[in-house]
Amino acid sequence: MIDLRSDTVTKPSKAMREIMAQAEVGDDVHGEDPTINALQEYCAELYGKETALYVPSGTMANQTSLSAHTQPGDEIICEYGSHIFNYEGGAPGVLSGVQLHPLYGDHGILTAEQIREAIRTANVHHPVTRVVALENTHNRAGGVVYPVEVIAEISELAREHGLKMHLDGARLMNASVATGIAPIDYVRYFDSVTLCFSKGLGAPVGSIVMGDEEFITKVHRYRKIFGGGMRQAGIIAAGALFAIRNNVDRIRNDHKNARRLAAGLNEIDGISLELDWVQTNIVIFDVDLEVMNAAALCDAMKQREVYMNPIAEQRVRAVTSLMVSDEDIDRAIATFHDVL
Ligand code: TLP
Repeated sequence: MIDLRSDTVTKPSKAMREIMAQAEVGDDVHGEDPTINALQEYCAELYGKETALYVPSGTMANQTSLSAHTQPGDEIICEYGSHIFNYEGGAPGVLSGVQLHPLYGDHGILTAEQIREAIRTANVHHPVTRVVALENTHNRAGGVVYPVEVIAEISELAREHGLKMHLDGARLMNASVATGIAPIDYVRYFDSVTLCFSKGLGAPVGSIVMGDEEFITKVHRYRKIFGGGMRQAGIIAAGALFAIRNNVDRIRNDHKNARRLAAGLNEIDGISLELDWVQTNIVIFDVDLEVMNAAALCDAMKQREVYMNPIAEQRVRAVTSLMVSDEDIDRAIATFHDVL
């Protein structure tokens, strides 16, 4: 089976499992798990943030951050395709009592000008704009990398208006590997940053939230409120620490495979995609609806052991990861030729 559904399907390697089995543990609700403490310190240092907190999922990382930044009735500016708007079950409304204000970005990228126009003026009718939330890389836009100069402009605008900057950095390491820009140089513009270990980095569980002491103290409280306080979770944190230490560079291969897949798909009649926008490990492509729709294509591919997800009537997402070998890409392309 060739699994291109997501980089969340990655399984821990033998070496990672061995480290996990030997992890020192303690009760993390009491702050006594040495492996979790080591992971938090390592990440805070790597990202140049004051402190960090390990949480069970990327969704919890985003939602605890948004709760920590806001009051009920506030508004968060985000992009229309963003994960917080599309894939977190409406959590900002449920958990924080806030609303999202989505704007359409060009390939997922917002400009400072667009955001300036969306900031609410002080008026009793309006919600209060409190946060600008960006996603890097941008999942639904196809793993697109946010240009750092655009982030800098948006952050300057946010400062002018007293807004918090939040980064959903689930795949920030993919952005860093693709551009050569150090993680610290992306995150310096943000008050809060998340990173997922359970995607391309290949760990089984967990994400991290980073920011200053005051912010992380609030996130800690929301993690508890949302049921995310864990006990001897050093066992899983050991996988995360192994992943961030050992699995960053190998992401390069996932990017190479995504480009090869995209180039192969580009040759097939009935498929269209924008090769220039395949920048990391995600390939989004459209199927000609006169040939078949995305769900039918994914079904036919699945019968031939290639798994992918439709994300719209005509649109499919394929994601490369450490579960996908170089040969798998050749086989997947051959299977597309077969089906189409
Ligand atoms: N993304 C998953 C699905 O939820 C769509 C995937 O298969 O890509 N931020 C971003 C940018 C994400 O892509 C995801 C997961 C999350 C946050 C949430 O992470 P988890 O699944 O750990 O809650």
